[in-house]
Amino acid sequence: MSRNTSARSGIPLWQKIMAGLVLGVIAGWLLGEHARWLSPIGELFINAIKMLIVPLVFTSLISGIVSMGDPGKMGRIGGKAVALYLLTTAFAISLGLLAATIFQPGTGVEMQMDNSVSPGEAPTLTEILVGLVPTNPISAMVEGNILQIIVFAIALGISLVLIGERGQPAIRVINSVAEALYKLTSLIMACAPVGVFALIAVVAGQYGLSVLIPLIKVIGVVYLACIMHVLVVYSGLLSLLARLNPMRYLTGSLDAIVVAFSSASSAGTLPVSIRCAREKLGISQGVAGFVLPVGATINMDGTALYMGVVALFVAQLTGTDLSMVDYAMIVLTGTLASIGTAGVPGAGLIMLSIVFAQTNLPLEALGLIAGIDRILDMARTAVNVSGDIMVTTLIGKSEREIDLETYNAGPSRT
Ligand code: DAS
Repeated sequence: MSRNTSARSGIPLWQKIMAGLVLGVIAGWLLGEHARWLSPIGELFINAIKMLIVPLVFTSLISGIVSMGDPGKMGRIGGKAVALYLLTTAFAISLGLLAATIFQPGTGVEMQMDNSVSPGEAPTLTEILVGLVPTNPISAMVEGNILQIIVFAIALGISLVLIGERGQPAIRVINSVAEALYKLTSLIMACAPVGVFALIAVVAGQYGLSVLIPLIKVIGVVYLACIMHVLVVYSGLLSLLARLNPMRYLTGSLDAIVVAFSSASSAGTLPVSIRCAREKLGISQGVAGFVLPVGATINMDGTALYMGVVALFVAQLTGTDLSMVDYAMIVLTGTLASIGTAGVPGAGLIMLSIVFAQTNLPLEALGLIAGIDRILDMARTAVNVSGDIMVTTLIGKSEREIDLETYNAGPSRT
């Protein structure tokens, strides 16, 4: 996805979205109930996001998997990287759910948002697991059964790599379709300021200015959970699994973390991540050059954490009771959706709609989140990148492809 600024005005998109949020609150406050006349504009924006979900998940997942290269050649390292990435991502989304459960950012303002399909008989976990494999992948796409689409995409991606050269034509087509969809995502996100304006105006018109308070709370909860994830999970894993000084990891990764925070793009930060891993943490080019690009493609711990917090936030906001199966679905869908999230600004918001769709949470709430999404994106991207570097360090140590003198020398050396 190209940088999120309008070529003409040069104003960063996120500033225009924030302006849409503020103007929407003011318009809602002034128009009151009449603001509902703006709802078709918001619905159009939401429908455009929904339109992306199936093709984007399918192509970006396959694109991410085939980018790993020949699993036979990189089997051991790729297998370790994927296992550690999935482990830290599941930790992240669970931490997000825990933080939102403790701090309850969405309580206090009861909002009714339609679109939430009346929850029928909740499926058992066994039914969910068995149901993961689609009997017909096309009908899974038509029905928008995201989990089945993800399972099929992962299976097809691995198979495309295993057939070697004969898979290249299809891989080229899928990669270019994924690229086109990232572009389409940025075109749709360019309309976000107007969409957010309308969505927020309708909500603010209905609920008044009190709608801002929970937004400030959810920002606080996401940032706190992100900081905890890096300081507790990443530092803990480095100390326990690799017996490495976590402070060296944090100081050595600082350049990449700052670039990730300010750019909100894992892909854009990749060159800095590789430089930090090699020059400040002493990781070999072979490990850094393979594990980091894979991480920037499929490892989005911050995004998974954000999905956990925001899903609970919206459930609290709309008084939606979540069952244990819903929680399991949020962890499963959020982990898998984060794999399919592109390392570009705003990608997590698009993929968040998958978690909402899978747990019957109203997609209209995306408008609320979109207005503050850039603030959340900065924190979650910083975690995404620090998670990539942490796993690369673990693998560098386990493969004995780390220069411990460089690692322990700390940043003063380079
Ligand atoms: N901004 C994305 C990234 O670059 C993450 C996200 O949008 O969730 O990692």
